[in-house]
Amino acid sequence: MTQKFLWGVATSSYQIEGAVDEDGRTPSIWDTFCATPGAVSGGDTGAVACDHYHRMPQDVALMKELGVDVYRFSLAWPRIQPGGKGPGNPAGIAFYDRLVDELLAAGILPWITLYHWDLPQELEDAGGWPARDTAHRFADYAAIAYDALGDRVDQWTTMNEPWCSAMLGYVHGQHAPGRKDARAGMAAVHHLLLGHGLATKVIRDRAAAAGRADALEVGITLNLSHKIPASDSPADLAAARWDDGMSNRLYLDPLLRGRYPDDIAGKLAELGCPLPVREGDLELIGQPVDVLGVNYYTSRVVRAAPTGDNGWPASTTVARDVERTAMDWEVTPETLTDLLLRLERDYPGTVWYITENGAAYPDVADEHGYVDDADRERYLRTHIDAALAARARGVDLRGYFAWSLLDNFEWAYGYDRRFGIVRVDYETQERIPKRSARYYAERIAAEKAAR
Ligand code: GBH
Repeated sequence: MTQKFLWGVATSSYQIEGAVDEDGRTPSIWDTFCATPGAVSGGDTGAVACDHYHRMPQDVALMKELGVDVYRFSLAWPRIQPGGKGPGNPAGIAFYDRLVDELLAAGILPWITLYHWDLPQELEDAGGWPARDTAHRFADYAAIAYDALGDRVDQWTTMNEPWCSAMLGYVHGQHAPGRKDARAGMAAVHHLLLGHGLATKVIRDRAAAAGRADALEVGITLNLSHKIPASDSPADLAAARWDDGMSNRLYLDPLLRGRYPDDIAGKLAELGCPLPVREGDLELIGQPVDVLGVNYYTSRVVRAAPTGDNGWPASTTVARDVERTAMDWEVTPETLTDLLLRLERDYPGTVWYITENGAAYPDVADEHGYVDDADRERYLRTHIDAALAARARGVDLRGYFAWSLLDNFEWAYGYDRRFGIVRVDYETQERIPKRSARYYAERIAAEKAAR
């Protein structure tokens, strides 16, 4: 393979930055959610997190030691544009200015995600993602961000995992803003995708005007999960197809084929939760992307279950006899190969990146804070192998990002689930690379030497 392959690490703003009320940042829906009793395990919040906002140069130095090519991070919308409207906030933008410069000086490519779930609270108060206007607000924010950083950054991801925002945030209530309303959730799906389309256009137009169109790589990241029917029975096949439709095709099809999948869109309308599509929306959503990011953690064996009172297709998960992580997610690297092969088959011509992959384990630190995480090392090794196996079989995969650089705020689980390849001591904020970080650094060096 001559095509270059990038090795990276990923984080997100609310999970690591802390400093939630500094330099003009206003609250996001996650600040509000964390203050809701019972919403987050242990009452944890992102108020301090990894204090990355004050320790950024040290964290960039850590990445340089690991030898990564690229760092995927997200911008906090309420830092860049407090309250989600009006002009950019110079003090908030200054932090990302310094981060980008620090990365470039370290020889690391900055890869920006515009939205990793920290919506300004004011925009939620105005209706949040179920409101169409939020997509337009997002495009304005994208313009501010690109104008501030686009002279040095060519890698732009609009949204991280719209499935999580819509389903966990508005349907199941497990993530901010904690709503439980299927109709609102399906409106959120469409408006998140519309926001992606509008922002993509804003970025492309600005890059073209600046003469940077050729270097630009703009796209979106989806959490995709391979769905395996429990048997060949028509009921199990249909259950797996519905799950695949709701988790994967509902996003992939409009983005890469310019239309929602008929089976899913039809059923959602029948259930009283239509996708509020207007004329021209699908052209925006389906405009070409340079990159499709895949976040991969596990897969699922799906068995049909009787439909509940609400009429929604139902299923149960058939447990496999495999290792599980501290999230209780099954460790299934081989289905990463299967997923990538399927993506290449169904959506040919797409450039893919694994934008997140990693695992939480019950890390035990020794007296020096060192974690001998053979389990996480094995997880990374087997998943990298699985990704490269798909690449060897013709999938146009251009890079891999480990989730995450640091232990961090794991959303509804608070600090009690650790995904870092670097341990964070939350008392002292000391960073101590784990065995998995050493492994990852060696693997990157070996892969580069072999090329
Ligand atoms: C990502 O989301 C996020 O982007 C990131 O911020 C987060 O820290 C990281 O993952 C770790 O959680 O019920 O066994 O089928 C991941 C979203 C959604 C992953 C659902 C796995 C199903 C597991 N995920 N999911 S299972």
